[in-house]
Amino acid sequence: MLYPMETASRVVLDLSGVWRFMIDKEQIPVDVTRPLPATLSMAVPASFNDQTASKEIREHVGYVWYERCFEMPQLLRQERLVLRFGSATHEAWVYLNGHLITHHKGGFTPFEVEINDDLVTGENRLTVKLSNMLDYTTLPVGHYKETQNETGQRVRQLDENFDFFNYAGLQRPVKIYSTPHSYIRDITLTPKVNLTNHSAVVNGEIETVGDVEQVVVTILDEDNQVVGTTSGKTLAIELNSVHLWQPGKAYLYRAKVELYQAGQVIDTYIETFGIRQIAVKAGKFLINGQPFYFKGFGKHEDAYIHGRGLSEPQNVLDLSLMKQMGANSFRTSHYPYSEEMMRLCDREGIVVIDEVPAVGLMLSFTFDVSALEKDDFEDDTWEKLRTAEAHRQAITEMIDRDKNHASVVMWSISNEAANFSKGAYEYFKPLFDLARKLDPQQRPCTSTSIMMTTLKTDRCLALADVIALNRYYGWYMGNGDLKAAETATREELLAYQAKFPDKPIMYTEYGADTIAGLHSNYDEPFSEEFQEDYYRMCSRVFDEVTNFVGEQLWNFADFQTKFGIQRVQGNKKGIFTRAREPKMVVRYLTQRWRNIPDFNYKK
Ligand code: E9O
Repeated sequence: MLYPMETASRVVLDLSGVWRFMIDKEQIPVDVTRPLPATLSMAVPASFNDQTASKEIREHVGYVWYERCFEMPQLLRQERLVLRFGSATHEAWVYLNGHLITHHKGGFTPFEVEINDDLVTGENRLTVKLSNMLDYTTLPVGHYKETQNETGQRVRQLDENFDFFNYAGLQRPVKIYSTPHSYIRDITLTPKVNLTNHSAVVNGEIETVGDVEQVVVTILDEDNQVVGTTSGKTLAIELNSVHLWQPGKAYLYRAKVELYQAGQVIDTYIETFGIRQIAVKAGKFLINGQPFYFKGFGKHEDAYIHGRGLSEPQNVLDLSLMKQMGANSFRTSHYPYSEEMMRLCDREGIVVIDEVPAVGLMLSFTFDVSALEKDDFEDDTWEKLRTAEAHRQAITEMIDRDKNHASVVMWSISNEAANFSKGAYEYFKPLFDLARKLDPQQRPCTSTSIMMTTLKTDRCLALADVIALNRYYGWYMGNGDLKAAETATREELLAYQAKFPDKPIMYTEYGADTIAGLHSNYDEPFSEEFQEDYYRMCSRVFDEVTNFVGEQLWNFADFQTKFGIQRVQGNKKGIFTRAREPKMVVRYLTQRWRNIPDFNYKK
C-alpha cells in the first residue's frame, strides 16, 4: 500500500486538527444522518484518552465518535479522491454525509476508501465511530466482559491481556489524496545485491488500475541523478557501483514511476527505497554480507498527552537519543508503528524488527478450527480460536504496508505467545508460512519467547530464523539476586547455542523497573543502581556467547499501562523516563554500545 504523497499528479489534503468528539453512552442511538451531538474538542492525530480531564473518557470501554466537516476544492473534483486513515484504533465505521463508506478492524494499519460518489458541493460531514474493545477476535487480545449496572444498563469491561495502556482513537493522520482515474496502485521493490561487484538489480512490480499505455520507471540517486530507467510493469534495472543502505549510513534511492496515456504522463508516484541484503547464516544475522549486532530497544508509541498518537518531534528525538547512545535498532513492540516512523528509520539508518499486534496470546492452541463450529463449544474456546483470523489479517496488512522499507530486516510474528502449549506449532506454522509467502524480500521471521517457555518446552523454535528471547532473571525471577541471575542467564544461553548452533540468538527484552531518582546504598531493586548492575550482569554473559547477535532491552522509556500492583503510573523499565530524561544506566549503556561496532562484533 502506497503512502499518500504529493507528486506532479497527486494532491494530499490533511484532515489533522481539532475534531468534535463524544463517547457513546449507548442511551440514545446515534443518528448519523444528522450532525453528531458532540460538544468536546479532540485533536487528531492522537489518542483521545489523555486529552481531557475526564476519568470517564480516559477509561471508557466501548464506542466513541469523531466528526469534522471539510470542503473539497472544486479543482480536484474531477480526480479520483481517496480518504485514508493511517490507522483507527481498534475498529472503525466511517460515514460521509451520513452514509457508511467503509469499515476496518485492526488498530495499527492503514485503510482507505474512494469518496467521489459521496461527496457533495459545499460542506461535507465526515463521521467516524470507533470501538476500543478487544477480545479473542482481535489483536491485541483482551478479556472482554459485559455486566449490568443498578439501572440495568450494560457495562462493558475490558481486561487487557498485555502490559500497555489501551490507547485508542484516531491516532494517526487522516488524509484525502487525489489520483487520476487511471493510476498507480502499488509498487513492490525487491533489489538484489551482488556484493562482490557492487552491483544490484532493482527488481519490482508496478500495479496499475485503468487504461495504461505505458509505465516508465526511473531510478534516481541522492544527487537526483538518473541511474537507471526502464519501461513496463515488471522491472529489472541494473545498477553499478551501488550505494548500499547500511545501518547508521542510510542511502536512499527513489523510484519514479510514471504512467502514460496518449503519450502524456498522467500519474506519477515516487517510492523511496534502499538497497541492502539480509540473510541468516551459520548463527549470524547478515546485513550486506556482514554479521550485524543489534543494539537497541523494545519501544512503545507512548507519550504524554498524545498517548499512542503520532508525534513526529517525539520520533525524531527518540531516534536521536538512540544514535547518541550508539544504538542501531529497535523492535516495534507490540504493533506496527506509524508509517512516518518507518520512513524516518529508512532515512536515519535505524534497523527495525517489525512486529504484528500479536500480544497476549496466552491461549491453548489445541483445536483444528477448520473442522469445528461455534456450537461445538460450550465455553469461549471458539472465540479464542478466531484470533487466528485477526492474526492472518494483521500479518497481511503489515507486510503489504512495510514491504519496501530498507529499515525493516525481520518480521516478528508474535510476542510472548503460549509457544509451550499443545497446538502452538500448528497454530503458528501457517502464520510463518504466510509471512514468508507474502514478503517479496524474503526477510527472516521470528517470534519472541516469554520466559516460561524454555528450550525444552518451546514448540515453535523450528519456525523462527532467529531465536528471540524475552528474559528477566534477577527481576521477575529471583528478584534482586543478580548472582543467581547471571548463572541462569549463562546456562540458558549456552544451552540454546548448543542445541541450535546455526541459529542466531538475541534478547528482545530484558530489564528491571527503576524509579528515576531512587537511589540505594545497597543496590536494591527499583533503584537506579540496581538497574545499572542488572544491565552490566547481562552484558557480561552476552559477550561470552558466540551466536548471540543482539541486545534489545526493555524498554526505551517508561510507558503507561493499565492499573496493577506492580505498576506505578505505568511500567518503569525505561532507561529514559517517559519525558525522555536519562536514568543513570544510560551512561553505562552509551559507553558499552559506542564501543560495540555494528558489524563483526562476535568472531
Ligand atoms: C512483555 C512486555 O510488554 N513482556 C513483559 C514486559 C514487562 O515488563 C511487558 O511490558 O512485564 C515481561 C514478561 C515477563 C513474564 C515473566 C514471568 C515470570 C514468572 C516467574
